[in-house]
Amino acid sequence: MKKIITFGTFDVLHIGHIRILQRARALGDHLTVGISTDALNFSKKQKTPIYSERDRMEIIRSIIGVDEVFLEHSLDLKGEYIKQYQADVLVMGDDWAGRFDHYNTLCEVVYLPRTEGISTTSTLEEIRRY
Ligand code: C2G
Repeated sequence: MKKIITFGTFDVLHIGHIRILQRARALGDHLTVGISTDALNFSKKQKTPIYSERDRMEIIRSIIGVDEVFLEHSLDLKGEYIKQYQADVLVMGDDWAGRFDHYNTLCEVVYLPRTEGISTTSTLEEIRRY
């Protein structure tokens, strides 16, 4: 069985998130998703996500093709998570291209093209203007 792992915040879920999860899953037989904690987001952006980590986990867990979810507490623990979840492939969007290449000693590293024209930030801006 080929196991895939991917990571993200997945706040205010949109079509870009769904597509990357589906394309990641299509690369193997099992998809594990690490959901960034509220604290990890705060440390990166000085903001907590709109949806709590508990809700974001529940939302992602309910998507067809997602087999397993867990909380990602630190960006630097990816190697540990890859080993813990026995991943054969790490998938990330190409906004992260090159950033995780050093994990190729543990598993294959694949960057998939992002969906153009949509992001959580742009969605929130549109909602504000609505
Ligand atoms: N994504 C995409 N197309 C978009 C927006 C996002 O393909 N239009 C992808 C991103 O490339 C990422 C995933 O969806 O692979 C989740 O995106 P974010 O929620 O923005 O996650 P991010 O904050 O980039 O991840 O270890 C990484 C961290 O968990 C943070």
